[in-house]
Amino acid sequence: MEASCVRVLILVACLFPVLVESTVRHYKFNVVMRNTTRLCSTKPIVTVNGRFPGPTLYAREDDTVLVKVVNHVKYNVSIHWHGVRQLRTGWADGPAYITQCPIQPGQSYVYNFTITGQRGTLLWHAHILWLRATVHGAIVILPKRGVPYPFPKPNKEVVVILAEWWKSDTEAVINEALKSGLAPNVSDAHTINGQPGLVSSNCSSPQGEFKLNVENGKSYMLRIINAALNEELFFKIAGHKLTVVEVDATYVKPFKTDTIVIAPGQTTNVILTADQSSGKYMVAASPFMDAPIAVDNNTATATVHYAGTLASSATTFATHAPPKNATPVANNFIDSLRSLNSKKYPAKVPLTVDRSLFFTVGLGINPCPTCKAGNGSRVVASINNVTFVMPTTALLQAHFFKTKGVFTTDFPGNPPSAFNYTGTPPANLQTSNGTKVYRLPYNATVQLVLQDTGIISPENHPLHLHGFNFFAVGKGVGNYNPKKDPKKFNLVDPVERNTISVPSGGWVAIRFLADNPGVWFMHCHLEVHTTWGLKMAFLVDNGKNPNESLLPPPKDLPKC
Ligand SMILES: *[C@@H]1O[C@H](CO)[C@@H](O)[C@H](O)[C@H]1NC(C)=O
Ligand SMILES: *[C@@H]1O[C@H](CO)[C@@H](O)[C@H](O)[C@H]1NC(C)=O
Ligand SMILES: *[C@@H]1O[C@H](CO)[C@@H](O)[C@H](O)[C@H]1NC(C)=O
Ligand SMILES: *[C@@H]1O[C@H](CO)[C@@H](O)[C@H](O)[C@H]1NC(C)=O
Ligand SMILES: *[C@@H]1O[C@H](CO)[C@@H](O)[C@H](O)[C@H]1NC(C)=O
Ligand SMILES: *[C@@H]1O[C@H](CO)[C@@H](O)[C@H](O)[C@H]1NC(C)=O
Ligand SMILES: *[C@@H]1O[C@H](CO)[C@@H](O)[C@H](O)[C@H]1NC(C)=O
Ligand SMILES: *[C@@H]1O[C@H](CO)[C@@H](O)[C@H](O)[C@H]1NC(C)=O
Ligand SMILES: *[C@@H]1O[C@H](CO)[C@@H](O)[C@H](O)[C@H]1NC(C)=O
Ligand SMILES: *[C@@H]1O[C@H](CO)[C@@H](O)[C@H](O)[C@H]1NC(C)=O
Ligand SMILES: *[C@@H]1O[C@H](CO)[C@@H](O)[C@H](O)[C@H]1NC(C)=O
Ligand SMILES: *[C@@H]1O[C@H](CO)[C@@H](O)[C@H](O)[C@H]1NC(C)=O
Ligand SMILES: [Cu+2]
Repeated sequence: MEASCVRVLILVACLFPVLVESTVRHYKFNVVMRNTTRLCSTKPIVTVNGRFPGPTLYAREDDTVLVKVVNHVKYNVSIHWHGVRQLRTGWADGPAYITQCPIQPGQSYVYNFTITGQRGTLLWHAHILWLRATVHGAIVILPKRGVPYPFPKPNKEVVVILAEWWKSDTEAVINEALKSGLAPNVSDAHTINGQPGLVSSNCSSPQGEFKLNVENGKSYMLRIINAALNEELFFKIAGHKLTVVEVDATYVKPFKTDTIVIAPGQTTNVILTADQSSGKYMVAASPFMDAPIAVDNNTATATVHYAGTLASSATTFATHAPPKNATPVANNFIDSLRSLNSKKYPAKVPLTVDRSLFFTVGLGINPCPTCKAGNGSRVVASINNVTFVMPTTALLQAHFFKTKGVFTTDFPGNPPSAFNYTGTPPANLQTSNGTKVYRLPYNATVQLVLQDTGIISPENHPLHLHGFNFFAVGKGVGNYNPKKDPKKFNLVDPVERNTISVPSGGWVAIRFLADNPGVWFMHCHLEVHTTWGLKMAFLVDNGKNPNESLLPPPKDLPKC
């Protein structure tokens, strides 16, 4: 019998399963330590249910998901359901000190949310400290029962999670960096489903490698997730093209590519057709960095293994990772993304703009008398020159209970001073700071231009907006030109997503409808930049009707 029937207990529903509209799915996430060996060294890591990567959360569009998170570790914990809209349920969004106080050691919290109008792949991850290095997993949202994919149904579906591995404890890595004022150590390897593959190391024993078994003539949907902390990645498979069908849980017009580029927090579904007759084919995940910034330049590998190929005898068809600064390869992929924009899945791009915002994103340098290695300075990051200061109580609670003194609503809609953002930086690289939010009326249409700055160095920043999907209507190099550039915007079928790369030394323009009341974090998804302060929040007012208001907080909401 269908699980939904057991739960719903309505005879009619069991006889006619199509009528079962939604299900409640229960999950239990025990946050526990586990010793794990990679690159010949063993360290304890924080995990969910002892698994790395963590368990996949399956749901169907319209389902309600209840995840009981129990904290058995010494760290404060919170979990974010990255890309889930959380309509009116900001309490379940997860970023610590933004929508909730953390779940303290020994405590638990039930995340309660309903999946509305979304289907595809997303990810969940810890949203506090650097715990998401190992506390992450896939969210698979199936279409409503009986609703097909808008592309031929693959024979099989496989989750492919890309990540970064440090031999050291990741909390020690970021704490050391904060003390010095300088950038943290890069990772020691990338991983594909937890395994680095053929990474060069001094290990006497070979590294583990993820193996995807395929059969000639069959098709496989790879649900690719970038769960890395600090690196955008290229992903490719020797001898095979990939057909891209969805990103960030929205369908796109299918297109074929050799290489995908994927930023931390992004997801990409591709169809792999096993059109070779036999053999072993290398899968490669390698960094994309087109600025003079240190990255982990190791390539993680996995293998596509055709049925009937002997594990011992066959040689692997190799592939070369693109050079790390292969901007044209990245642009070729990004510029091919278009919303499906069909009758059933229209692209609801806001055609008028109530609020037009311009945010600079980049780095800065502030005094730090205790930072010896940084010679009395430390690297910071900001949006519109504001380095975000984390509050000690959650913004959403402060908003709901009208607690004064936690945040101010004066986040600037434009940079405080104009300069050549991608040219010679100003002489003074210092930033201001504060816990500032930008307030929006319910249902406002927002256009937001995100402009990279060349302060310290231009760099690609993957910005993630909580609570909304947005449309990527424009993109360019250099300084955004408000007179000329909007004329080239795509308002017909721009890609819809929740995380977007602001190109190195360039800009992107996004549009969204502020139809979700609450407090919504927006930040760079390179964890090092978030730590340095490249973050802010939008406060969206309640609408007029009761169904357009933030729900009251659940009883077990953690306290600070
Ligand atoms: C990890 O290994 C160390 C050393 O063997 C041991 O003391 C510790 O209890 C282990 N931790 C876990 C979580 O298994
Ligand atoms: C989950 O939230 C809904 C309201 O959105 C509420 O009706 C339901 O009782 C909650 N479930 C639990 C287990 O708290
Ligand atoms: C960071 O790298 C430096 C240089 O390799 C090393 O000395 C230091 O121990 C590393 N820090 C951590 C926390 O691993
Ligand atoms: C291997 O060991 C040598 C000598 O200790 C060292 O120089 C090199 O960096 C190591 N390589 C890796 C990949 O760890
Ligand atoms: C990778 O980075 C290391 C350290 O920064 C450097 O020594 C090495 O040459 C780089 N390798 C490649 C292939 O770029
Ligand atoms: C700090 O100053 C010393 C001596 O002038 C210099 O060698 C070093 O590169 C400086 N470090 C940084 C991070 O600027
Ligand atoms: C900004 O600086 C860049 C690089 O130096 C230069 O090419 C560009 O012309 C400058 N733009 C403006 C508006 O001054
Ligand atoms: C940023 O703010 C700081 C502190 O107020 C100021 O000194 C600096 O000039 C500002 N920088 C820019 C680019 O606006
Ligand atoms: C914020 O800026 C003020 C004024 O420059 C400074 O005194 C304070 O230390 C800063 N706070 C943080 C958390 O950076
Ligand atoms: C919100 O905006 C959308 C799109 O502009 C519109 O269809 C909808 O009716 C609006 N809802 C309210 C409550 O204003
Ligand atoms: C809320 O209810 C009103 C009146 O029934 C309806 O017009 C509006 O579209 C609803 N808003 C949402 C967000 O569902
Ligand atoms: C955990 O969170 C609580 C509530 O914000 C805070 O008081 C406490 O200091 C935090 N613990 C650690 C180890 O940071
Ligand atoms: Cu960034």
